[in-house]
Amino acid sequence: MDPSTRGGQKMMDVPRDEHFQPGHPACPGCGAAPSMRLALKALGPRTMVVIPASCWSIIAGAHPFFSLGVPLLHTPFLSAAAAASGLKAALEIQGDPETLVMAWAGDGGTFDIGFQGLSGVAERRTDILYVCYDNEAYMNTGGQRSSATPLGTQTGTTPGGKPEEKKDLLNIMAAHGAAYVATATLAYPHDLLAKFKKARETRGFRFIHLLSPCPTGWGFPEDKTVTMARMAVESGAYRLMEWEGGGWRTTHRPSFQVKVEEYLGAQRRFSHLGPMELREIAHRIASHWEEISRGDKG
Ligand SMILES: Cc1ncc(C[n+]2csc(CCOP(=O)(O)OP(=O)(O)O)c2C)c(N)n1
Ligand SMILES: [Mg+2]
Repeated sequence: MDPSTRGGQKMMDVPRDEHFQPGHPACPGCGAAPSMRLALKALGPRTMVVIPASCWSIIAGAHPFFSLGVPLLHTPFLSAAAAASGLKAALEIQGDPETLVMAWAGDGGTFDIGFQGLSGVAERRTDILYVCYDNEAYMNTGGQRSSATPLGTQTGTTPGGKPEEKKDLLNIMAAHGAAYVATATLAYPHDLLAKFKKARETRGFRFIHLLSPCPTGWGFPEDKTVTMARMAVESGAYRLMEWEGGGWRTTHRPSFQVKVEEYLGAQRRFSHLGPMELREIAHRIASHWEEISRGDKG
């Protein structure tokens, strides 16, 4: 099934309610902005958002010019999970079990600097939703590498290409005993909406990882954000999947009609790589898929 039209649904079936307003200061073509728009459509107005230092600190705006139509708490870089946990405790004291607390953090704020707080809430099974919008570097400060930056990527701090692979945070979250873990991206909006709805209905600790293409940092034309996300999925470089305990389930099998080399070749951040290095990355991705196919609950 094609999750961009999951269950035969078309774009027109996306909920009309808006909790994210136009006029915000995201870069043109930012993937993280429409991702929030879709997420809030699925979660609804009884949601509180916690945002650590990141591009989204800017996109959300300063009082009184918030772009969000739901309550928002800005936090320091490393404390989104702890602040979300505190908000949840306060809501419980007030007798409000319904309002969902969503931490919304970048990859630097999740994979690196916010990781100890994230591990703490996951291990304590805190009843929050933690979302990492992953643009694969510290973009708000000009594009330095994070542990979510993929192998070979050129960034401000890896001018010759990153020598390490992306940290496997998804399995780390699953190993914490999270109630729900999923990946999604804006090119497959119905898949994304279904996962946020499932996260809304699940109790306990939930984690959603969003691939958020960034034209500024990745180096592709700003009208190609959705295309880039689709190429990531259809080449197998990014996997749409979910975990509800016991194993991963792939929610969309890629066509593999797009080659990994094509996906990488469309971005300036990989332009220093030669055909051999591109093939090596493609080969590693193909072996990941073989591994997944063996364990997939499908
Ligand atoms: C303790 C601390 N160190 C560094 C910074 C500077 N800083 C602000 S946003 C940011 C990058 C955040 O990267 P990421 O979490 O990936 O979000 P993105 O900017 O990519 O949206 C950095 C380094 C800070 N605010 N606080
Ligand atoms: Mg980032």
